[in-house]
Amino acid sequence: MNSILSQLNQILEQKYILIEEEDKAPYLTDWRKRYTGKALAVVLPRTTQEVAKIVQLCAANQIALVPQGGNTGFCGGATPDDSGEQIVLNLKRMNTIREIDVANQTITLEAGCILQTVQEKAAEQDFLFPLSLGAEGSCMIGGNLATNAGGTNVLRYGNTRDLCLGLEVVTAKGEIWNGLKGLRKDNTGYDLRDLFIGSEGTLGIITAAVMKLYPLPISQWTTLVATDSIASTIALLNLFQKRATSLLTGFEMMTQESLALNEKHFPRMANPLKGNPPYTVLIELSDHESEAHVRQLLETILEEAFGAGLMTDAVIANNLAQAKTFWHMREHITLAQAEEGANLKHDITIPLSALESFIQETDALIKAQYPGIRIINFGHLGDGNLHYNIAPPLDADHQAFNAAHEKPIYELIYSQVERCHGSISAEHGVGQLKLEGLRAHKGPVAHDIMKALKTALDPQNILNPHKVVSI
Ligand code: FAD
Ligand code: 2HG
Ligand code: ZN
Repeated sequence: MNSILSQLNQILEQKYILIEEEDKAPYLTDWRKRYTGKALAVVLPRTTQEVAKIVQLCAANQIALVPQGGNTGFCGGATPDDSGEQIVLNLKRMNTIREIDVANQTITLEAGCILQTVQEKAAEQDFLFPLSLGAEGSCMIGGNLATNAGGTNVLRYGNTRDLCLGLEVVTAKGEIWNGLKGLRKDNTGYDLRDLFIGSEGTLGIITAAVMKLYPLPISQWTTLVATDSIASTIALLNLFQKRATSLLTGFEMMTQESLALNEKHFPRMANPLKGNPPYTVLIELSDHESEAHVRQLLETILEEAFGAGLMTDAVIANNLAQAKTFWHMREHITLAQAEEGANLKHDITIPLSALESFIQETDALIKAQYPGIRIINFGHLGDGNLHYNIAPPLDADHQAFNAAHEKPIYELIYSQVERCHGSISAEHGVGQLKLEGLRAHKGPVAHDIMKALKTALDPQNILNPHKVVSI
């Protein structure tokens, strides 16, 4: 092993090869503190060539590599196992924005760029980079691509996959594939870019990307709306889709229980809507015409929704600062859950037409089996994506409850998802958390194709082994 470390030292300066326990520690535990691993070293390359050389060295010595970006993932994908033999390859030093091509409306950037920095750099040139999620101050574009992250703008701009035009990837052999073309059309055979996006570091290491940019909207209006059922919330969504069409950029749902938890841990995040409505919906419209146009449109749709009995109350943000507090309220649910203690996270998608029956039946099954259990349900309703999270009963020891019941609870929810033709992961990915769930619910043919791809691209199983699929 010492010989590996000295060979690494021929590629990277010693200060970029972390081997002391206290130096490695921040890279070995995931954001939720659910997984902690060990590593032979944590390496911090600066260039694509350095990444390629590190992979070549690991391939020659059959050493597994765990790619890592901002380490904000929810499925343990960026955490090494506990053998102490794997190397964590963190891309944070690869953070150069290589080019903003104004005419092509694209940005070419390295994997270690922090998402918020990318948004800011795009805005400086009057562009919108639409990917947006609660972890944007820490997560990195390579991690976003590797997990095909979703977030709050998906219903208008799509997932990270839809924003990507080209990739640069280091393969499991240590070769560099340069696919950094900013093309909106390319039908030359298999789509290699799509293969690596969402592969969670198991097929290649993403070192750079070409991403789409959009014109910055002139005006955005944000409102919180109270509804009393999932059925009326979906009808409200359909109304907004019909009347606002592409101006609708956000449609997020929060249940009474989610916001009560927020208020418990962050009293400043109290719901401005009076009377604790069963559902609070955050709706955002973005316009390229004028402030007056979008405000008028929002008020007209709200009036129609009110008249049709789809909503009971609404509060429109008066200014940008208030709009931000609405979004903070939505984003704080994750933090409130973390404060409350260990919980079971889900990021499922269900066709909107089956969402109401899914919630009613699954709520009833879980509550009957686990009295006192708390269902913290919120999410990107516009995408049919629920964070159907489960918190142990108030009086239970959270760790003990989860240890005893998490397997059957996961299985109950996954079976319900399968019955409704949904997906067990809409946006957070599989990592190590859902490895078994994916094997059981992806379908045998699809699972075999995934294993065949993994075997073909990484025959030595050195790229993030035992994440997503095991071969
Ligand atoms: P990491 O956690 O470092 O890695 C994630 C996975 O990608 C691992 O499997 C890792 O091996 C692999 N990987 C990382 N970089 C590379 C690379 N360059 N090449 C190949 N593989 C790589 N996710 C959503 O989808 N939507 C949300 O709304 C959302 N909100 C969040 C809010 C909070 C508060 C937090 C903490 C997380 C949230 N997430 C959300 C989850 C997480 O932020 C995303 O999954 C994000 O895309 C991960 O990026 P990262 O750089 O932190 O990746
Ligand atoms: C969000 O939508 C994230 O805010 C996190 O995907 C969801 O905390 C969660 O489960
Ligand atoms: Zn989410």
